[in-house]
Amino acid sequence: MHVIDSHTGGMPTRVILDGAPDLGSGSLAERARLLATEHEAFYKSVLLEPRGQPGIVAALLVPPEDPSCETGVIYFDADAVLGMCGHGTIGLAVTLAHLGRIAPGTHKIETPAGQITVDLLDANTVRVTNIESRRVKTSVVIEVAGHGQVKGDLAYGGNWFFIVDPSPIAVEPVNIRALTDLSIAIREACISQKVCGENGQPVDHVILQGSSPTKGIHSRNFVLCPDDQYDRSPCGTGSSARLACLAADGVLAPGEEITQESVIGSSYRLSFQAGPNGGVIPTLTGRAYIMGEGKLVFAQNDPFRDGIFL
Ligand code: PYC
Repeated sequence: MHVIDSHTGGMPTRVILDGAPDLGSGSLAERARLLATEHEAFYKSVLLEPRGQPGIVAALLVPPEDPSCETGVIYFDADAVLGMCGHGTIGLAVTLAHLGRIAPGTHKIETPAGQITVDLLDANTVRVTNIESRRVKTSVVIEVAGHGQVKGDLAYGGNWFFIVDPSPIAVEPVNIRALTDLSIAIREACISQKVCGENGQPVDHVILQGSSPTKGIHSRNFVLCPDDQYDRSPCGTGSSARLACLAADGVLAPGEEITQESVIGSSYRLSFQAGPNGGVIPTLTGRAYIMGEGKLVFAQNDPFRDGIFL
């Protein structure tokens, strides 16, 4: 299995070029469902330690349904198949450029959440125009074990987010363990208290919003991913969901640009246009860097060939 590893604002992406199971030729959403339900051991084995590293997201390249798209892609972390992934898309575009498959300019990409576009601005800088994102519920109060009542918004940006603004714990690197524990408790509370998407989709990510000490930065976020790792980048789908909330609150105008920082200080430039269905079409610009190219080996006699799965 040939892979190329990159990182976007510190968050790793592993693009899988070959060697994955055949997922057929259905819609990307159907192929993502097959990956999640019938190939769990495979997708975990690509990312779990010792082959993978904490937080890494894979981008499995698949043929697109629409031939005008550069590629189809299914993203997953060590715990779940994702609808979309913003940092992964930036990493994917830089990887495709590294392979000589795309040149600077605009390219369409198919994901399970829908078609998106990437503008490759230079070898490392990518602007992603995401699927329409929306706030679904506002000021939802949940009871969180050990923390009491927490209020937040439910929003969709390609994945499902519960967004707490402001975070009850300062969004600082020194608090990453406490922010992780609180976010896991919030996600569990959302699931048990049936705070979910219109069709019962579970909250799979949690955002805790804070402020940045740096002049010119709009805000800083902490984002919990399904594998209980925090996003080292400002999270593309999370930033999209957050843009939908800022737009719904009338505090950010279409076309106005802000810079959003992650808990480790990497940043995206963000803006939106009004979407056709009452939501927003988010645009996020960030940078990714290639870190390695390799061939994954799954030796039959390796007791941990499927990863450390406790
Ligand atoms: O950037 O959208 C994102 C993302 C989702 C999970 C990790 N990163």
